[in-house]
Amino acid sequence: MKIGIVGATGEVGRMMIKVLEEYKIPIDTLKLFASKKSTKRTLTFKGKEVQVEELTEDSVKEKYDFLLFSVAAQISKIFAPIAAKSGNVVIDNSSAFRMDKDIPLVVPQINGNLVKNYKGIIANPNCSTIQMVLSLYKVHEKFGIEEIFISTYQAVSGAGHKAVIELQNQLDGNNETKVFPKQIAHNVIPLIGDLKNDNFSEEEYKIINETKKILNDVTIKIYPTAVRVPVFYGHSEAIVVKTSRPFIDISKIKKAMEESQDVIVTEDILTPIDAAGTDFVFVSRLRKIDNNRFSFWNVADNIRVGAATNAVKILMYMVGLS
Ligand code: 11C
Repeated sequence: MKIGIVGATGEVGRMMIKVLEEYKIPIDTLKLFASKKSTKRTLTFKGKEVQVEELTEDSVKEKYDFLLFSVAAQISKIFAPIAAKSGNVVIDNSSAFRMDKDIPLVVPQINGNLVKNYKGIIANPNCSTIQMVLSLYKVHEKFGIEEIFISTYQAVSGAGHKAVIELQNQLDGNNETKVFPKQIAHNVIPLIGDLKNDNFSEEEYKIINETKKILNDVTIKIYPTAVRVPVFYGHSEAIVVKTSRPFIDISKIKKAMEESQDVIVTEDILTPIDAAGTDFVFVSRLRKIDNNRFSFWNVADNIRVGAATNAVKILMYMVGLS
């Protein structure tokens, strides 16, 4: 296969290269693209150095089997349609097209059927949404989810490589803030993305709208609070769910969650450090509130499960490798 990665030098782009290698995707040609200032770099794929090239219109007009994009939404909006118009399949990790009614928003284990024989742009969901729906889609199938209350504890890497550097610098005593609106070291910030007029944040709207689209159910009520915490990798989520049908015994919820191959339900106390570097969503502290309500702690590697691995799994689904 010929694959191109657009935004190859970022947190997610570099992880896409690693995950493609780990999953042994049969790639003959890998092309890496980034902004002009990154073009002096090379990145390693299967033991070989690959030169990073400048992203131009011509670079995405070439024929690829897949183009994986992980750039800012405004860059995706320019280049992804050009690539798609040239006949390419684009898996786009930005928020640019997620809520476009003609663009599939895909977690392949849940709604991969939408991209069978598909050409054009496919949207990769937001990281905090992916790990939540992976734990809950089987529960929704079996018991019908009515309401989700979710508080997130999101790692700085979700905001990109500069954010990782900012936390490290602040931990080293340089308290300059550029990426985050407040100091993040030794602190928590109850705002991710811009704040809307109604006081919900952009991240909270992503969780609400993307969950409904992926689970194909606009009736689910979702009440999120998205919070940034001084963790490098791994998003955590405290989630309370109300189902329409009684589950009675919490073991039924555990069983439903475990029907997803990507979810591990455990009695251990799982933290972002335990989840980082893996492709599993870990559910712990699962507990019954009443016959229709339960609560749990949900952790996953935001760069892998929440971005790069999901993109690669879409590709694998489309070529019949999963
Ligand atoms: C964060 N979830 O952790 C956000 C990243 O894919 O829409 C949001 C970027 C995206 O900061």
